[in-house]
Order: sequence, then C-alpha cells, then structure tokens
Amino acid sequence: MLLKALSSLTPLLAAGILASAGAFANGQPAVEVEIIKFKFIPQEVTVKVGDTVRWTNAEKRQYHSVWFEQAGDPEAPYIFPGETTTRAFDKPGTFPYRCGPHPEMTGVVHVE
Ligand SMILES: [Cu+2]
Repeated sequence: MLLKALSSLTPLLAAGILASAGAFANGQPAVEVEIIKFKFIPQEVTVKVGDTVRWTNAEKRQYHSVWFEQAGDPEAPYIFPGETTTRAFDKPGTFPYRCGPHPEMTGVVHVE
C-alpha cells in the first residue's frame, strides 16, 4: 500500500515524506493534531521550519484525510481510526489544509 501510494506522488511530496521519516528517526513530531468529531484539534498550529506535524484519527469509526490542496498536493489517502499521517514543513508560510471527504473540515499550519 505504501509503494502504491508513493508511486502516485510527485517527487516533491515524496521528498517531504522522506523528510518526515527522518524526523521520526530523530525524535517526536513537533506538534500533534487530533482528528475527532469531524474537527482538527487544535485547528491552527504553529511550528518552525523543518518541523513535522503528526495527525491522529481519534474517531471511533470515521475515516478522514489531511489534504494540503492549496499547496498543490495530490489528494491525500484516507486515514482510518487509530492511524496517523505526518507532514514535514521546510518553508515558512501559512498552509491551510482540509479533509478530502469533508470539505468543511479545515485546519491551518503556520510555519515560522
Ligand atoms: Cu473528514
């Protein structure tokens, strides 16, 4: 499944995944976001350049995704209850994201 997912990613995003894997090797993500009751909690987070954010789906049954559509990412794979996804941020800026299946679910990552 990982290989299948990787094959559809742009080289840029694949590099981001590799970067987040490196962050895991070196320690914990800088910030954790919980996905619960169709919300990203906290809805806005602030990290430093080079940091990794980790989202955990804390729902009992509902899948979601973490899709940086405005950054040009391809639609993100679903994450099911208990699963996580990570993204590393290597540029400063404001990065809004949404859930693919639920457009009303939005969040923002500020990178300083
Ligand atoms: Cu959702």
